[in-house]
Amino acid sequence: MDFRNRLLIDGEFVDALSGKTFDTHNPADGSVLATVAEGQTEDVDRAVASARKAFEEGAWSRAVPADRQAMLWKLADLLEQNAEEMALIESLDNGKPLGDARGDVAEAVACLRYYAGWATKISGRTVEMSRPGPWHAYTLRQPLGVVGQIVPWNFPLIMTSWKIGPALAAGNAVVLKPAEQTPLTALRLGELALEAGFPPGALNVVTGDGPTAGAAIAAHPDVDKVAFTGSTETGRLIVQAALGNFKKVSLELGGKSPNIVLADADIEAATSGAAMAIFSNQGEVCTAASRLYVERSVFDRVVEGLAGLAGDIRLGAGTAEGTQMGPLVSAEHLDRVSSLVQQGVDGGARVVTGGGRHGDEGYFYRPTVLTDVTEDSVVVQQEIFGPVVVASPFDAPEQIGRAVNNTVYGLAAGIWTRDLSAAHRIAAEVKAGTVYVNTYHSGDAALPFGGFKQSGWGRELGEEGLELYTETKSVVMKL
Ligand code: TXE
Repeated sequence: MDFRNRLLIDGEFVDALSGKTFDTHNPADGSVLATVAEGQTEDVDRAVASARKAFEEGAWSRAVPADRQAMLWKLADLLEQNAEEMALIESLDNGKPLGDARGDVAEAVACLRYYAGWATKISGRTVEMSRPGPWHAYTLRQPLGVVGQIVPWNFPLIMTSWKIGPALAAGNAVVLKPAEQTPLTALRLGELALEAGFPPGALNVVTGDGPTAGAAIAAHPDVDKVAFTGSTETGRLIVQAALGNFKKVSLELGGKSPNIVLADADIEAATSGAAMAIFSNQGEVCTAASRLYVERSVFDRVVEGLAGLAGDIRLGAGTAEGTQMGPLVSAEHLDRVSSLVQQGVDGGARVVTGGGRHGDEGYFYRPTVLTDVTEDSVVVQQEIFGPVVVASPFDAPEQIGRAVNNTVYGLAAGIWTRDLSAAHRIAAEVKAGTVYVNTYHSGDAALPFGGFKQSGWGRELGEEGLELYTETKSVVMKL
């Protein structure tokens, strides 16, 4: 297959100035998929300069909103027309099942269309002043300028669309850095953006490592804002780097989301929902429901059902027929997941099913259910980011909403019950940016998404997502 593998800077695909490259692997067998340009600080400088020019000279920022809308819509159309190729690239690079990758492409298309619509609907307001006048006071909502966006490897294309959609709709110029594990779909999307008519510099894509290219974006004095999705540790580094010029920062970080099953729930739906909530996308989902709390009277039934579903999941290469779960993204990540589970087991956790690597080729990990854990166990507190769920029984449904808040994270939560009052009470009590009731992982481009506590700063998607990419200016005129 022919992969785009060079940096997209100022409307051209170019090598890194240093000539350096890195390999991206197929996690199903460890083979090299493509050799990609490794952007360094000087390449980030070039990309930022190009974005600055596109912004200040107005090629993008002063394009009329209807033109920005049309171009974003065109990009969505092109993505849709090339959906099969995009899904295949994503599946090969990340490992996820091809069917899931097709769903990712559709979600990215929907997100770009959603924000295409917003390009023509961003507006300020007039404000009545209380001091003696007459006055004419109003607000303008304007783009921030040059925006750096750093995305992870679990949903490379979706995360890219969440980032570039609102930023470009609002008229910012973008320097995007995909994750080094999965750089390929972002580069192809950059090519489609050129085809859609985006002017040079509106969207630059710099592939490379986090501590070099990523850190250069976060620290760059001419970047006005950095948006990041990734680990909480790296989020901390981004904030520190951003302090240099006080660039605006938005963060979507880790999670350890609880899924709560009350005894009155539809137990079959709750059990299959709990399986989907942790095992989809290999568990490499920031909102993965990795802590399962089940009311004691139905605990054994749910755990047994969940373990059965886990054992039935067919693992294989993402592109192989019938695969339901692909490999983890990399050898390092497989080590990390294995080591966290081992620490949990050493601390007394019981493995109901799974608990180890699958096969010896590629980076597969078996869907895993753990019980007999204490609240301070590493597997209860730390994000594992793999197909691993810890299940605990509880006795007091009226206290469970607060009890599950016992982590540093607050991204999502699930509730399974037929009791409307309990659902609303718990939804209000859990500290989480998204709460699902009798469902899980059901998002929409129109629904704001983000985290409480150490799960992040700000809300992406929805109208709130635009706030991350606009400044509000007050204009006061004495008449
Ligand atoms: O993440 P990193 P990693 C969590 C998950 C996972 C763990 C480690 O628990 O096991 O993080 O994954 C770029 N300055 N999540 O190491 O490092 C990097 O190149 C600027 C949760 O892959 O956060 C990549 O593009 N950028 C998560 C992106 O940050 C830096 C998704 C994410 O990598 C950088 C991914 C630096 N100093 C991992 N260092 C979620 N919330 O969805 C790295 N990067």
